[in-house]
Amino acid sequence: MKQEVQRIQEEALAELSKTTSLEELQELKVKYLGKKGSLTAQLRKMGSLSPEERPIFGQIVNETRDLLEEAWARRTEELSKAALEKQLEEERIDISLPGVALPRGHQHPLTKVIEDIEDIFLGMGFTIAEGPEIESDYYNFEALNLPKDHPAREMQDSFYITDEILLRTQTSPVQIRAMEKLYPQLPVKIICPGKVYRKDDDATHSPMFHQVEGLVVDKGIRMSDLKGILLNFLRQMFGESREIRLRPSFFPFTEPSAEVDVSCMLCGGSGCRICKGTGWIEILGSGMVHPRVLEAGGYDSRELTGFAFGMGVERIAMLKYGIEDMRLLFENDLRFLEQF
Ligand code: 2U9
Repeated sequence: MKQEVQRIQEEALAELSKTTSLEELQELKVKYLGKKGSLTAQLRKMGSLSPEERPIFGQIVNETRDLLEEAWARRTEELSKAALEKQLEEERIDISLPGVALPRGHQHPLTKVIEDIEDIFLGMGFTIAEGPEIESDYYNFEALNLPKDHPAREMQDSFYITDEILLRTQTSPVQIRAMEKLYPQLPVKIICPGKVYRKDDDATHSPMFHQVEGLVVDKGIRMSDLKGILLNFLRQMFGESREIRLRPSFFPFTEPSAEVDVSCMLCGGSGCRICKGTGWIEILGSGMVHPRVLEAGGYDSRELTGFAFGMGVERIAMLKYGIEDMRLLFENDLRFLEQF
């Protein structure tokens, strides 16, 4: 019996040394050391032995099992290492191969202009406020000093959803919301970029367009502050040699109100096709915030003043890049967009 165990051990070790895969190794383990394996079968023969022989034989079988298990562990490690090395070799990536270049997109000219405007105002200490494109009649008109029967409501033909809800016609409602939220903080110094909607559609009007409006409220804000901020903005946007001029105008939400012209960036003021010979280009609307609008935002119009301004982003982009038809900005024709 002892010889039999010895034989099993030699046979197992011989077979073990010939294994080439982890699967084979597992099969072999079952064959010798499994529940029905040949070494395990030896233990069952113990019953036929005398009580003195049993512990001696048991020890021999156990020693053989320990030895074989250790040999299995070693072989397992050898084969796993070899398998890993083979896999690493097979999956080797040639990093010296040139990559496949993906076509890269870029920003839409309107996005670029909006970000340029934002950067300039951030540089002057403004923060950016945003709000909903679907607005209530109250925030879009009422709070901006346009009561229900005001003729200016007809001036801007709006997209109504219900009697009380519409697509915002300007970003001004964002400023009312921002004032409500900020109160009583001072100064209020925000710009509101975003989409607005009006029933217009031709070479210079689109039913959806973008505005950036600005608002400053504090103690002692004057028209000269408005002028200084806008001159600084327009010079950064269109060149340091630009001049501006203000002409009287009317908006329900500002009093007094002014249109702001910038000296023509093409001819510098001498008169050309772009400025229609005048040397000036209309670029912004502005004014001192109407006391009723300050009150609607929660601020005390007896103690505080403010200025506001608004610009159409498409118009700025058209002037900056010499685009003649606004519709080009919305047609998504890559032959056009790739020029920017
Ligand atoms: C609050 C108070 C006042 C925003 C202003 C304009 C003048 C203006 C136009 C420019 C071209 C609209 O896109 S456009 O057609 N905007 O002329 N906007 S003052 O005044 C405000 C805004 C918010 C609380």
